[in-house]
Amino acid sequence: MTQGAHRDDVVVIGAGFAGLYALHTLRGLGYRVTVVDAAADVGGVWYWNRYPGARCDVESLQYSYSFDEQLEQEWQWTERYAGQPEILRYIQHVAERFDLRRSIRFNTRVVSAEFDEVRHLWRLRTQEGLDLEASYCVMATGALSLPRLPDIPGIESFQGPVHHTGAWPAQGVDLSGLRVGVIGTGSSGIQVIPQLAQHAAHLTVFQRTANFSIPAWNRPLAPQDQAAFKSAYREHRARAREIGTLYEFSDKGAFDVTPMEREREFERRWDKGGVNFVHAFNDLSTNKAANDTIADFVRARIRRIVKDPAVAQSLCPYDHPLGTKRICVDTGYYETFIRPNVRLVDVKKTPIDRFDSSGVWVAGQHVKIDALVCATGYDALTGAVLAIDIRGRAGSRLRDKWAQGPRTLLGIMTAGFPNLFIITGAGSPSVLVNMIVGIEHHVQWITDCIEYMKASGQSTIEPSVQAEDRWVEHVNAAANRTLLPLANSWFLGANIPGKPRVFMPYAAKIGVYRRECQAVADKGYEGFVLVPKTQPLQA
Ligand code: NA7
Repeated sequence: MTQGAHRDDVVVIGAGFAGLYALHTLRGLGYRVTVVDAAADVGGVWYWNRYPGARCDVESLQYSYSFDEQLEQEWQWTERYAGQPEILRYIQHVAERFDLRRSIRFNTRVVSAEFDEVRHLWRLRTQEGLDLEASYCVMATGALSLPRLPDIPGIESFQGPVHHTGAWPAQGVDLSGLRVGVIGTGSSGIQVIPQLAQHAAHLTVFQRTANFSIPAWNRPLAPQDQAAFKSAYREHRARAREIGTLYEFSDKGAFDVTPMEREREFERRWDKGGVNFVHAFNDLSTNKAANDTIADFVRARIRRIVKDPAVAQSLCPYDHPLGTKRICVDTGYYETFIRPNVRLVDVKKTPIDRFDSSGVWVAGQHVKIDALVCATGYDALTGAVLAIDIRGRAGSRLRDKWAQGPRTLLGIMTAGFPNLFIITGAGSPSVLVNMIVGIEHHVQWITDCIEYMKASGQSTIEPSVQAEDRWVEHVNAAANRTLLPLANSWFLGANIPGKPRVFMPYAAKIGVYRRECQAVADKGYEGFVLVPKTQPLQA
């Protein structure tokens, strides 16, 4: 053993929803588990995303753990869509209820992880100089957890405060009375912009890509509605394991009905609010002409809300089909652009030239700002995994292996990196479904796998290269059956200059994917190479 290294059966990186459930499950089975997290407490993305307006776009009764019936009955959600403070309180409650914090090392950032081929274990090093060893390493690092600041010339010379929505100071930020600039109009931008506009003296929104956003119509949860949902929780959870989130799916195509019926259906769903809107017809994600009908509906709504034709035109998305970038859910987003203290700058038409100490130069004009908010997104799906220097067999680096895009089997493991599991990683449905449904499934699959390894006396498991290649092709084919690859989205790494363009999440229904994962396990982990305890690992 490395001098002074802490030895466990499993080390889990990340103390968000995934890491906490992995800890609870594996520790409950008697494994020695340590969780490490760079944050000062539990929560993962919900620890860091404290920007005003941060809210989940999956309804609170569904965006919660299903593994403990008492927990799901006793926790009372207050709103249809929970805000960040409430979700963080829920996660903290879970940590206390299941006594999880005693196995977590906070303020601890893993910088490297190396597989020891002789002893068949992972050796991890943290920024703080801590050494950890474990038979298994579980990456619960989150799909959207490595924030990305824009690389605009001169940004470092700007003298005012700069805050990324995904790394918002815990003590909050007072921007009242200031001239604020905000870059980014994805989900985070669309949530933070209406809030900033209420407090800032003036808000300039720098928009690169207009996005489709659907009203949330958030509201307090009526006690009787909550009780009714909870009385059928088992059926709801079972259905969610099939379809992800309990949306109202349609068995009709957009052209199976008359234009008037189609319009009425869009209106009905718009008035109900939320992501359910995009499931109005069953061909909206696969047929461009069908998609045009729903996109036209939203553009007409934008024009109805924003009377200034030039501003409305800039806010209307034309460069991607609806739903091919993550659909946004808002409270008063488009209405914000009616306010006299808000200005929209379309940086596709008038690009940002550079920053200086007091603001931004746009098309030769200086926009003075006191503070900058970057809602500029993340190095999605692979960023947080590759931020750690991971070395597998023969010292091979994961960064090199994935240089042309991530390669996994089932999105859970990657060849050449034995006993390394990834939760909701690239090659699994991940961000395309309710994350907690995906997380619970992966933790269960990984736990079953570790139990199988123990019971059958195996030392290491990793995908075969052939099975991995087949899975990567399968994931590509699934994406290509949809309109998803048509957008320059973070789903395919388009937001990061130089990142290979590979559609990363697996665009299948979670129920289909679960059955695929189960079939692999049922066949003794078909497609994986298992090495028994007595045998040295083959190169
Ligand atoms: P997103 O969805 O990646 O949005 C980032 C936004 O920032 C998007 O509008 C980008 O435009 C914009 N952006 C990024 N870099 C720049 C530069 N350099 N200049 C101008 N605009 C830029 O991140 P979010 O945090 O909003 O949402 C991520 C997920 O978190 C969300 O789906 C929820 O699941 C939670 P682009 O579209 O790339 O042209």
